[in-house]
Amino acid sequence: MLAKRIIPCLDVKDGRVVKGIKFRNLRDAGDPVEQAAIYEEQGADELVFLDISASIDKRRTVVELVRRVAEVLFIPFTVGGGIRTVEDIYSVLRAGADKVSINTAAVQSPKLVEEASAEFGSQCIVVAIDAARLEAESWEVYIYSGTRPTGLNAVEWARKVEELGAGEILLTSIDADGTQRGYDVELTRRVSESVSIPVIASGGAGTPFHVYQVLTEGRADAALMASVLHYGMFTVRGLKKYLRERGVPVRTA
Ligand code: 0VR
Repeated sequence: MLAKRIIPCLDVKDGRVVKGIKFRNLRDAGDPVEQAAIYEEQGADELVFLDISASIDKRRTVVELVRRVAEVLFIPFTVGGGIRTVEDIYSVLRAGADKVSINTAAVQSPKLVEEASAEFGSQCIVVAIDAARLEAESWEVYIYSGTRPTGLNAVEWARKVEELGAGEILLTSIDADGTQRGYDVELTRRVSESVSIPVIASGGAGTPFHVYQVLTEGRADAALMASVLHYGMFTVRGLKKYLRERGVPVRTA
């Protein structure tokens, strides 16, 4: 059985780690390079860096900052935000990222996912899906940092990106994001059961139990979290100990 991964997420805006609730009311949460080093030291399996204002501002990802973070990391490092072209992917990978995460551009030009996975291999193409619940059993995909609804059904879109060549899905529940009230376990389970590529659950972690729940009941391959780690409610090391004691296979640091 594959080990389940624990992935801290740095949401970066104007060079700083920020954190909000449901993608709004962003507050400062530290320096990206310092935070990255801390999470690696705590035993994180991977790190995600999202330049969360890049698509809105039509800016390219902050390549220089990516380079500085990559310098302090040995674990796999995924970078997203503002990735729109194969050239953008090159520049982020050249700066030291191992994978890229594509969200808005995947919806606007699905061909990018196809081209990127042909060029770089599926293993480095993550498609990020931001979804909000419409009604029972139905979630809609949003783009541009959760500001624009697309009319796409999240479960169907997940199947489609797998077909296009995505190697992994980073699934964020906008409703749960930053609330610390638990992941959207149902959304995660529905998507995980619908695709065969790994699904990273994101949004809502508040306790170790929430993480346990999304990795077991939610069938996620990995759990991503931000607030709880930034605000020191638990550490990656403590969380892994908790999961191991409950029979969830995790890699020890
Ligand atoms: P927690 O609920 O605090 O663990 O947050 C996990 C995850 O949802 C966030 O780190 C982040 O990936 C949410 N994403 C975006 C965003 C937040 C604000 C604005 C935009 C985006 O586009 O992903």
